[in-house]
Amino acid sequence: MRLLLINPRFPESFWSFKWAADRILPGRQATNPPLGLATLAALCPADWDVTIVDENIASLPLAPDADIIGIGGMGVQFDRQRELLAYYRKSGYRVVAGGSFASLCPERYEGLADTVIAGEAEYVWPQFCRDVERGRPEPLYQEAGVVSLADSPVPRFDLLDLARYRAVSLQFSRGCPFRCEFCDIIVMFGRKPRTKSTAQVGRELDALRRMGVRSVFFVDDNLIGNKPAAKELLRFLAAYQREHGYRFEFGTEASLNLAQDAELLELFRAANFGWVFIGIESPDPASLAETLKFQNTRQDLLTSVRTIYANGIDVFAGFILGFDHDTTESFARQQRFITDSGIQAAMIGLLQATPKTPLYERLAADGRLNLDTDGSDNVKLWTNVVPKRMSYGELLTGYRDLYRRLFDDRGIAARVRHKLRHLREPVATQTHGLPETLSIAGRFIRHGLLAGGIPRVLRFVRSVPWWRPRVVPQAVTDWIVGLSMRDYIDRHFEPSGEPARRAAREYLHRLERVLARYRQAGVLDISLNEARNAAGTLSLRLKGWLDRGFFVRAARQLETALRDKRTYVSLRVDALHETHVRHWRKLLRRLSRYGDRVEIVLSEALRHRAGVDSSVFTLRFDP
Ligand code: B12
Ligand code: SF4
Repeated sequence: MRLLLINPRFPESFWSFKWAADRILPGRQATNPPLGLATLAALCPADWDVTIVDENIASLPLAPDADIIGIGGMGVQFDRQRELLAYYRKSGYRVVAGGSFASLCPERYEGLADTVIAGEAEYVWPQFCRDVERGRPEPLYQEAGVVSLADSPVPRFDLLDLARYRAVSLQFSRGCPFRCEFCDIIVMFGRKPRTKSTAQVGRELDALRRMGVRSVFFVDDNLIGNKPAAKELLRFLAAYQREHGYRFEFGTEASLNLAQDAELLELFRAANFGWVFIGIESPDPASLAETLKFQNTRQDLLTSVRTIYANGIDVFAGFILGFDHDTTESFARQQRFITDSGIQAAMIGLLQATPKTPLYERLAADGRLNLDTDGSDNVKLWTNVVPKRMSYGELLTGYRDLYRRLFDDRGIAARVRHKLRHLREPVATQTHGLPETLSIAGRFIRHGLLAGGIPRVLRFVRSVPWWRPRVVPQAVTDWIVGLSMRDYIDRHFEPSGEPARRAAREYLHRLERVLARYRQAGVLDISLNEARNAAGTLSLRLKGWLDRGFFVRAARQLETALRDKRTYVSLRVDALHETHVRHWRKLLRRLSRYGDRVEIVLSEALRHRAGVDSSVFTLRFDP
């Protein structure tokens, strides 16, 4: 049986760190590989021929050599997952949906796939494979019991192009003992953490070591959910690291009570954990109590963060605005805390109610859910929660302004200083070789520092404790993180759509002027769709015979428009003559730098000829 597994393209988010990926770390296109798919591949019968395509780093095959196509994804990928399911199903393939969102909301997939796999796949996927081989697959396989992670195989890392990711995922446990009201983890994985054995983890690390991996992300919901098991793992990891010359730098997710266990922290350090992601959520104890996050109220938050720094471990953190106790004062309070704590990767989100969570049920009962918006991504400028002590407009404006204040050069520099005052030197964190380190430094100076002019250079110089050379790389990393998040804010958190819309209308008029004769000949439509985003989308529809001159002029005009980071472009291609394919490809090459803001819609006849890389552009199929 030939199986193709697809991880659909993510919409861009803070997590994409796009500026860093484009400017500083070219080649490392995505954050982490799709571990769920690699695990699924390992659960297939030995004689199945499995391929994985991650659309975030590679183009989709439009007519793959496959009998079954499995498409995964989390809530933010649902739109793309649905498009791909429809496309491949219509093309005659058997399609299967799975992943985080299908696990949480299988009912949303009704009619979209031939089979839906809901929940952890270790037991139900092999059952599906057997049924397919017998020719009798069911429409839904739902895991209703408890999966033992002893039965989770070593993922097929060999099917992933690991060099293209910034860190490789590995999982030790599932589940978390806490009960934060907004959390869907405990709905999906339960409150009793389940773990793999250290021998299993060792086998996975051996495989990654053989493949040259250095940076590993333990994608556990809470690595310290079961503290005795976590300590056993950490002791094992420390010994593994010593044996292999501190080969890996680790990172993970954990709850803040990590800071209250000195032994645990010492073990994290000994195992060379360079960073940990923590859900801090709010510096306001009332908001923490409201959301049942009592584990964050037991010790002063700032003291906790600094205790972690004191062990040489960096802190990334999630923050939430929009709790019922939050008022318009909360923005300044969050700003003070984030600045004082020095947390650079501050993922601030609006409170979102994810379906099936206690928060969702409570707000639904109170009639405080806005069902027009979707609650799958909490760092976008919308939420499905109707706030209690401020208006929706105040929440959005306060949120956007908070991000802007935190990520100006002054804010970035202040956090670097505050963190490095407390951060102890790491055990050993060199994950890049010398040539790569030098090239990163060169690119950072050119695209990061010099691009911001003398004031930024001075701020950078003053933010770095040059007398502690071993923490200087951390300062550079924090500036890269800060500038990357700032770039996202500049492009996505436009205060008012009006200036962007005016600019888009200007680009539209210019396009209409320059390409007038093609419009008159009836082979081209040009329009501006103002409903799709803050600036609107410039849309071109190519309908007939177009010459080389068209492609050259269109490329020039579209490039000018796309240099303005607020502009989006949609190219719909109904016709493309054989002789013009190379001009079309040249146009694509020129626009590829801005590919994340360019959508290409192809008619069926052109799909193969047009050669569109779907990891660069958003590729859509004309129904
Ligand atoms: C690593 C991770 C990330 C990585 C990227 C991962 C990647 N490349 O796919 C990063 C850090 C980038 C990330 C970002 C985000 N994430 Co995330 N992430 C995770 C995390 C911690 C681990 C995922 C993982 O690898 N698990 C290990 C594998 C083995 O398990 P699995 O994925 O559950 O897969 C099993 C089954 O689902 C099944 N399966 C998986 N895929 C498929 C496919 C098919 C076809 C089939 C049949 C079965 C199947 O088989 C596997 C074995 O049992 C999960 C939490 C979790 N426990 O899953 C959250 C999680 C997936 N993320 C989540 C969210 C909300 C986000 C963000 C939106 C957060 C934000 N607000 O910014 C962003 C998205 C950003 C964006 N727009 O790009 C939610 C998703 C909620 C949902 N139900 O959809 C989760 C569940 C965490 C949570 N509750 O908050 N994330
Ligand atoms: S600590 Fe994190 S994973 Fe655990 S319940 Fe709270 S939000 Fe969910």
